[in-house]
Amino acid sequence: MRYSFLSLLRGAATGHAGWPQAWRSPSLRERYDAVIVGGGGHGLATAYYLAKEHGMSNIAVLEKGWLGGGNTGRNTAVSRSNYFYPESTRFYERALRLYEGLGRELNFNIMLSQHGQIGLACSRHEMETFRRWVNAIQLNGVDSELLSREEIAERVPLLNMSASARYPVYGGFMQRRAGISRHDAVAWGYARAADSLGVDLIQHCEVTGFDISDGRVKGLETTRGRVQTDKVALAVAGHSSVLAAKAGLRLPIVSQTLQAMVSEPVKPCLDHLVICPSVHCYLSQSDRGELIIGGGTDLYPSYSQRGSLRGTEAVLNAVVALYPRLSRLRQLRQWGGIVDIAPDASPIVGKTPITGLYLSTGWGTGGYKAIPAGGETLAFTMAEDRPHELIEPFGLDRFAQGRLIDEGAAAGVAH
Ligand code: FAD
Ligand code: PYC
Repeated sequence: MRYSFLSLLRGAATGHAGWPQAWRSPSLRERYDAVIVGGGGHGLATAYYLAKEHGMSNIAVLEKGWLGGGNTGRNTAVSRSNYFYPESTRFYERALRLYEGLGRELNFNIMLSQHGQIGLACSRHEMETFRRWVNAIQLNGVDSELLSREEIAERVPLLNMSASARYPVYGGFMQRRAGISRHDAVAWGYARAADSLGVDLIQHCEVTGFDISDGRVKGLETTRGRVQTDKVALAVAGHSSVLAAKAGLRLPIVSQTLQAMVSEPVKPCLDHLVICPSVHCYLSQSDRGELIIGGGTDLYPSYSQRGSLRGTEAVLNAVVALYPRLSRLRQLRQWGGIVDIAPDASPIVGKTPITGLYLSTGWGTGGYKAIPAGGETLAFTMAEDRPHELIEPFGLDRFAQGRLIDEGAAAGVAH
């Protein structure tokens, strides 16, 4: 759907009367060629690429709430590809490349702003680790550079650079192509594009059980009735282990709350996304002027979408210590999402021991940046019933085989 400037103006004047709906509200059919459970970014992107790249259009996305209402609409929208292990780099670099063209692909402005990510080293030891990290990232063919203390001071004037600072800055590293985008737009863009290719997006439809016989998926039970299908993908983030258990699968996943918050809007004061791994605190500024603030997970399993006050306090204490000039800034909103974390903090994507059942989980605190490549590769895997080469290393079987991809340390925050 394309809107001219004039039609936008008319819409603004008339309260958008007469605007068509961005996607249909179909009823659940009796049978689909594939069903994706979870209408977050991963589920929607998978449906879009199944329809677009693999010619499958008899597909449904079943969402228990509303599209994008899970972690996809609750994250801080950071995209980057500076991972440590080659398997991760290949995958996340593909995702970043897809993000770079996503607005055009979906004809939806995702407001990608590649203003660069800076990581702060707060000790000599951390600076040494960063040096090795930057080398590894460069060897993987991804842009990354070491920054001196002086370069950081110049790029982030808000930082407390005094010698007596609680978190002294020794230097850091940067990925210039990293950035943030508009998470709702990513969900809505994929949703609208998938719908236009014939995909049924069914909201307020919870999957409650599975019909599995002879080790094969035959269908699903939902709050809107039964549906037959022989291909099902679970893309339900924080509820992965609960739902997979209903199919008889035990996943090595822990669910925890990750919270974030935004301040009142202020004039532009921060040009980059800045992460301080040693205190689990990160900060960026949105185009609206709000400072987007986040940190580590609440350190206990939980299915709460709020987060603890202790977690909020810890992050805000770190913000004030690192950026004392923000101490009088008012907080506008705080929220949480339920993240699904694997023991090696890497995703679990691909086939399962049950024929026709596929997984997209373990995205933890970092799966927003993965959405386009996660959808593209899972769609391939479902259509061909063999893992796409980019996700082959991230299969569930790696835990039995001891092939962990331990990105826990390299991810920088929250793991
Ligand atoms: P979701 O978007 O959570 O979608 C899953 C959907 O499944 C939900 O809508 C849910 O309602 C639905 N569902 C669950 N159970 C059922 C069922 N039984 N039947 C039907 N539907 C069901 N990642 C980054 O890369 N960068 C960041 O800056 C970043 N910041 C984050 C900040 C916060 C506060 C949080 C919480 C997460 C952050 N993440 C970030 C992680 C990222 O948000 C997730 O990894 C990603 O959104 C996962 O997408 P998804 O589509 O798998 O899950
Ligand atoms: O994965 O880069 C990330 C991230 C930043 C904040 C939360 N996750």
